Amino acid sequence: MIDKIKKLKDERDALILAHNYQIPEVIDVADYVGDSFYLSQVAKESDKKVIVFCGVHFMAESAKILSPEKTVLLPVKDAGCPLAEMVDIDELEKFKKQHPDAAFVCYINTNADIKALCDVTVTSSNAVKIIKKIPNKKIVFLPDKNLGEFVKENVPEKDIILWAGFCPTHRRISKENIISMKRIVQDLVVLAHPECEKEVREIADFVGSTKEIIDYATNTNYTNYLIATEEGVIHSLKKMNPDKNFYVPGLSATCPNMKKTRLEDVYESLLFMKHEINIDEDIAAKARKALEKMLELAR
Ligand code: CIZ
Repeated sequence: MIDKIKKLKDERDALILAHNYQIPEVIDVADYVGDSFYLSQVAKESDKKVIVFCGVHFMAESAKILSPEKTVLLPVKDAGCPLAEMVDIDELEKFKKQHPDAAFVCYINTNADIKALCDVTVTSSNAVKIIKKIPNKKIVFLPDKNLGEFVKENVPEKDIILWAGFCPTHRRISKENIISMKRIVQDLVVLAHPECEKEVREIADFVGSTKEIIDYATNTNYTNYLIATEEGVIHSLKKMNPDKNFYVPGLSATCPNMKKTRLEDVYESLLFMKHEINIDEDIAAKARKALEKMLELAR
C-alpha cells in the first residue's frame, strides 16, 4: 500500500500532509507532519498541484483557503471536528451586533463561514501573541473556552469574552488520571494542551500546542513525560526521542475523527481524486483575510 501511494502521488503531482494526531502509518507515509497552520503554510509554499490533507475538515479547508489554485483532498469525507461545529452562525451574527467594539478572534478549529465573520484566526501556538497585538481592549474568542481561558490568564489586560465550546477529546483528560500516573511513574513531567480543562492545565509543568509539546520534550533532558493531548503525537515524539518515555493520561485521549483516515483512504483519495474541498468564493475571500491577518500578526 505504501509503495502504491508513493507511485500514485508522483503521478498526480501530489503532496501528502498529516496532522500530528493521525495514525502512525499515515504519519509515516506523509511528506510533512505537523499542526494545521504549519501544514497549510507548507501547502501554500509547495509547487505541487494536489494536496492530500490527512486530518479533519477545517484543516483541509484552511489549506484550500490559503491555496485556492490547488486541488485539496480530504481522504475521509466525514472526518470532522466537533469543536468546530460548536459555533452557530446565527448566534455569532447576533453576538457581533451586541459587541460592535470587540475584535472577533477565532481558533483555527472553525469552519470557513465562521472564519469569514471574524477579524483574525489564531492557533494554540500563537493565540497569546496575536491577542496581545490586537488594538481592541474587548475581544470575543471562539469557540474553545479552555484555550480562551488560557489566553485570558496570559493577557490579563484584555477584556476577553469566551464562547462555550470545547474539544470532547481533551475534556476526557482528567486531573485524577494524571495524579495517579504521577504516583506510579517517578519524576513525571506533564505536558498539556491548552484545550485541556483548567484543572489539568494547572497541574501541568508546561502548556502548549502540539508543536510546542514536541519541541519541549525534544529540547529538555527529562526521562518521563506525560502527554496530555490527543495521543497521536506520541508516535512522532518516540521517533524523535527514542531514549525518553512517553505516557498517556488513561486510554481516552483518542480523537475518533483523527483516527478515521487509513492508508487505504489515502490511496483511494489519490486514485479517485476524492474528496475535493470546494468553498464559496466570497466566503473563502473573507476567511482568507482572517487567516492572512494571523500570518501578519504572528510574525
Ligand atoms: O492547530 C492544530 O493543528 C491543532 C488543532 C492543535 C495543535 O496544537 O496543533
